Amino acid sequence: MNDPVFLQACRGEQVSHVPVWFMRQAGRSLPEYRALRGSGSILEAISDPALASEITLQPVRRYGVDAAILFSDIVVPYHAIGFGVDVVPGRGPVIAAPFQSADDLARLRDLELADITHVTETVTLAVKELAATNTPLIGFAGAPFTVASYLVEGAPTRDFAVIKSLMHQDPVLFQLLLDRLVEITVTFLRAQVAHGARALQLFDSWAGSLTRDEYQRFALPATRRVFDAVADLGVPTILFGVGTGELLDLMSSAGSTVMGIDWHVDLDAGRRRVGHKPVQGNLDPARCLGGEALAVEAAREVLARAGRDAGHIFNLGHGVLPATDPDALAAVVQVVHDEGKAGVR
Ligand code: 1CP
Repeated sequence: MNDPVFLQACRGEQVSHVPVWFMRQAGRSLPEYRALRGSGSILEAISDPALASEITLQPVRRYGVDAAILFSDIVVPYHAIGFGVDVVPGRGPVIAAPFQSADDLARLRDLELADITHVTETVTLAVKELAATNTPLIGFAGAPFTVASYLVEGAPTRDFAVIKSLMHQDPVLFQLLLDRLVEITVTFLRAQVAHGARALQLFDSWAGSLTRDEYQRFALPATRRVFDAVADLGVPTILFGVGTGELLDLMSSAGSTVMGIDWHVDLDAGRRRVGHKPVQGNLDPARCLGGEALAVEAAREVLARAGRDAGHIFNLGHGVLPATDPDALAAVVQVVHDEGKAGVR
């Protein structure tokens, strides 16, 4: 069977059409997701492989996207080692006792495969189902800095005040924290590939809160170590963050195959900033809120910016907003497949 177009595009190869998937495609914008999930913490849904696999497949069935993303969350490995994480509906990850001192390093023990059998079973189930359409599954993890922001702040934050204080007041401890997170992240990613994930995305969603100096000193070396430690697996890797326009050149040096570009940066400018490696993005999720026609118009703008160079994976510039009408995303998939001809000569 041919290599899926998504994987070809990740490697910068010529493709028959531009592949498309959506960050947060498996989630709250889908009525079938809400019907299955009910209320309760997302961690409960993730702990049930049959349910999590079904949720992973829902957007593939509905939209015909070119890749599935595992239904999981960036805090799952930390929940699995008992760090005391919950994901509160409508809010996000909350930590009962945030990381504060060297004593807390002991709470970040190595991740064992036995801790995440629910995740690897979900991967196995989803991959089996996806084989019929040769649709690749993307595994993922949070990048060390973004995960640290939750573990240290204890909850979603806008100013990153606590983590920046730790970073600058005790850089040695902060580095030790990142070292632990690198280890856990690598184990988590490798386990997903071992069970059939064919690409990996590292979400450094909040890297854009850092200055270039901070990124270079803390986030970049940790991110690079993660990519180095999965390089032998031979699967494409994607690095993504929000508000990272000023960091894209640095992020691009971390070693991913593909760079995610958020919607703040025009895709053509983003491509130049990442040294013309394959790019993923970057439709503003808010432009999908006004119905099909407006979403299609906005998608065409992104396709025009992408030009016809190979190595474009169409995506949003961040996750699907919960209020998005699924028909608008379906229309985006159609226009990308019909009109996106990157790499065709
Ligand atoms: O109960 C629910 O349905 C709550 C919403 C929700 C969902 C659907 C959360 C809580 N996590 C998820 C699943 C999830 N998380 C996926 C599923 C696969 C898909 O993309 O379809 C993925 C990839 C994530 C990754 C994730 N979690 C990131 C990185 C991506 C991004 O959006 O930047 C981050 C930052 C998180 C933390 C998180 N988990 C949940 C929320 C609401 C948040 C963000 C909170 C914040 O603003 O800080």
